[in-house]
Amino acid sequence: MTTTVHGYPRIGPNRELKRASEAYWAGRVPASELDAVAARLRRGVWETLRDAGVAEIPSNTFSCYDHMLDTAVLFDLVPERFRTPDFAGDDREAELRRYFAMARGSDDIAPLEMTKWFDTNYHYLVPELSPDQRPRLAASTKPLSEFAQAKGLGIVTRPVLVGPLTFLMLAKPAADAPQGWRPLELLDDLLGRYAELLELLAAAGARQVQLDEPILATDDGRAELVALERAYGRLGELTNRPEILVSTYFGSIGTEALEVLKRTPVERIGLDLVAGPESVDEIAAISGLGDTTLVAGVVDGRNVWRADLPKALSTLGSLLGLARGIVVGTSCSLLHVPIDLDAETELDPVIRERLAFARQKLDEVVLLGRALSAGDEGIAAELERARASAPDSGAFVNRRVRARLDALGDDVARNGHDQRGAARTDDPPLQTTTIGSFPQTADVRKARADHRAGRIDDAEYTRRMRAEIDRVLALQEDIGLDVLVHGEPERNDMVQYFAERLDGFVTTQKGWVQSYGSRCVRPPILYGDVSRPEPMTVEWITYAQSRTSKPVKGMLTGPVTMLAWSFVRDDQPLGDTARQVALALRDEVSDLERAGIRHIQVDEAALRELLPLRADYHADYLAWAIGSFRLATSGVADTTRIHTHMCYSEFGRIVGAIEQLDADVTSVEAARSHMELVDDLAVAGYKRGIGPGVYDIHSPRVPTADEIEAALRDALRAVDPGRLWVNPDCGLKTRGYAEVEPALRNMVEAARRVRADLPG
Ligand code: THG
Ligand code: ZN
Repeated sequence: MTTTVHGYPRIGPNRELKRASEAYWAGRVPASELDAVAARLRRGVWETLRDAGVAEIPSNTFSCYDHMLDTAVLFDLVPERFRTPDFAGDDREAELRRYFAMARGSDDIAPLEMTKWFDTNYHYLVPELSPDQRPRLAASTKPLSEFAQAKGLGIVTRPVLVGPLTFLMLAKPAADAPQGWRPLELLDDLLGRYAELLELLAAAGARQVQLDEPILATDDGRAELVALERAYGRLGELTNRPEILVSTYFGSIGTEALEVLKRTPVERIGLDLVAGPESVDEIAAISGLGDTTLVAGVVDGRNVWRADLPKALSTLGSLLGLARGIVVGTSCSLLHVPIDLDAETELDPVIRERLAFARQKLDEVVLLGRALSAGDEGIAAELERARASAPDSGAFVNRRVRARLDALGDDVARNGHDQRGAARTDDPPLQTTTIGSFPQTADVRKARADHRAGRIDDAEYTRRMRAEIDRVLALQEDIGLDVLVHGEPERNDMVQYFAERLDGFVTTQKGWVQSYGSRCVRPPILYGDVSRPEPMTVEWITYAQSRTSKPVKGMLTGPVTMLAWSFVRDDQPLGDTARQVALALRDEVSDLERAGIRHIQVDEAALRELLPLRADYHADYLAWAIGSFRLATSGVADTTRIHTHMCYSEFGRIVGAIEQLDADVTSVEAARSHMELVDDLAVAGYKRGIGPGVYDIHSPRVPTADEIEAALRDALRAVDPGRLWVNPDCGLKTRGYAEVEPALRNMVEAARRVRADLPG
């Protein structure tokens, strides 16, 4: 039986792509050097797949920054502002200059917007389309050149393209597009270009091509059945084309979309049987896929656990009569998992035995392929052995945590918000604060690295961190902020820091996963019951509070965000795991309160991003997400202010949830219009404190006091001054002091001016 994967990590085993692209951006190496590294990385991936025994090998899964950006460039769907003389010329330097300007902006041109790729932690660039744009195949086409590179190595690959529906539905109308116009209206035109490309690929020797349509796993995608039929009817009818695989992932696509694809002339359909196990029933419900071959995604491309091979085999077995053929595959691209478990030398062997990273998942796919082929004696025993050597998670139970959660039950809540308000009538209007982190200077990073490597001892480390806290506090007092923070110099990352201090998590040394462009994260692995052996933040925060008479805000990462940015166990519902994290945080919150901390922020940066792709599942998700936040935060007195922070501007779907979190103050990213956001919250009945980010920290630009003042006055039209907080729109970790200090001074000045005009 044949085998494949949808895609493979592209950053390289030692983040070679990150190093090469950052060197190129800094002007340290020429384009040719970046291209050479890229070619080596691609070759490495193809050879790894070939040597592992994967039968059908994808290409064009590499990208110098992002595959949606690649697709926009491939079809010349480049916004006008990037068509300036700066980027003219057919040479590679000019081409790359424009490509990276679209990704990262340039001195005077804003980049494409970046947003999350479905419900993963990968971020893509959002193409901007308008009705007068005419897609055309660019002069040099990446799918063709990468196919040719692999062919030159003796590997005939299956080029992977973002499918036309997914590409158009993830794009946004350009600012100048007429009201109500949708990018999907470009479909027919774009299909003509896909057709040309397919014919070129066939002429170059490609026998198959993969068109990725994950949009079909969303409600919006499922609704576009007419477009789906038109797209694949038309591409299917081409006479000189490779075989077409329409790949879907991140959920099931429903019987209607399956029926449509079954009717079109495409040869293969890829389904995610991990995120959408109901796909098996859907296939049966339409009496099988007829003449179409199924690429069965049974090995999880999103998580790091070893597959249950006997179970996967039985799923595959149950599908055998329901399609023309079965290809064993991963549920989605392996882009979302770390590359190689062998690079981890310090993992507890008991946990390591349960793990499979991208490289190990290839072996699982190949083994399943063998198992499904007739006549491979001994394979059943091999599969059973694989199962027996993976200990089950029963080994990681913490009875005490379970008993405490049972005793607490679901009924955790604070006193009503009104009653809490009555306990704190002394709050001034328009209090100023920051989100938590201050710029991480080279000295701070070095102190952390030196401590980790044992070059400085605990006492010296503490001394350096305290000196940094003192410095950050003095600066905030000088600027005149009301609620101070300690600046988080001791934290590498807001999730990793806590994962390192909680039982039930492990962290990796080299488990990097691409987040966007050259940026990567190392998600911790949550493998068992979670508990807190000792306080995690109390010493730093109480030290900071001891150094100032202003209130210092305690800073924690909420349960949903801890889960969203980790690899989590899949043997129990997410909600149960979230409650365990929440219980640990609840203890931390109590300890902070007992130590005299009166403002405690529990960040839920990822609340929106974990929202399921389909509305059917929203209520269930929001119930446990809100429940876990309340469990973490409801143990405090009426006088303690619970703050939270969220990192996105698109609130539509969750304003109600923000109200139910029952935090006293919510700070959020700067929406395009502050009024819009504040109005949304007012409509949802939000009655608590709100800190609509008054300036965008993602840009190095220093906002003027005038513009911040205008934003505040704008917000005051919908929210009364006692509830309005004044803060930047996110943490300051990635900025430099040269921008942060003047920006915060302007922010405090703006708040003063507005306060001075308040009645009374
Ligand atoms: N922490 C974690 N996950 C996240 C974010 C986070 N996911 C979503 C969002 N924030 C992603 N944003 C970023 C921003 C910056 C970086 C990564 C993701 C980044 N990474 C460093 C790099 O690639 O050079 C490495 C950081 C490190 O040394 O740990 O800059 O905030 N968990
Ligand atoms: Zn944020």
